Amino acid sequence: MSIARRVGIVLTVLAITAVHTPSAAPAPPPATPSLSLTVVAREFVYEPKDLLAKAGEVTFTVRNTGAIEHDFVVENAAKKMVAEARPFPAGKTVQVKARLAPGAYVVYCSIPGHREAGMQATLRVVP
Ligand SMILES: [Cu+2]
Repeated sequence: MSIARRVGIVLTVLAITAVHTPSAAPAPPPATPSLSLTVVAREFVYEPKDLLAKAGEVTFTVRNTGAIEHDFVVENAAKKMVAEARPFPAGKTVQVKARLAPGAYVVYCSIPGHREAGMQATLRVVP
């Protein structure tokens, strides 16, 4: 068997493997800490649900793509609220700024029942 033929077979096998790789979950974006995060809010999730920010003045751009109003609360590890967007209606986008130190935070919707239904995300802030 010629080298070219062998390479051809290997490439064919690789192509088949690629096609059959489970594709249900799209590849997550690279985890690069940022000072500017975009979050989608809808019933009853935030996307992405694991946020990564760079310490400093962080701006959250929160798009309500749902059908009802939502809000956006950032709480630190001591359960102290460090930033908040008041409830904003479906279709609206708000910006929330917070000066954040490195650490673990949680983001949630404080409208009754929403956090319990899944409107919560983790936020990791790194130096
Ligand atoms: Cu909500």
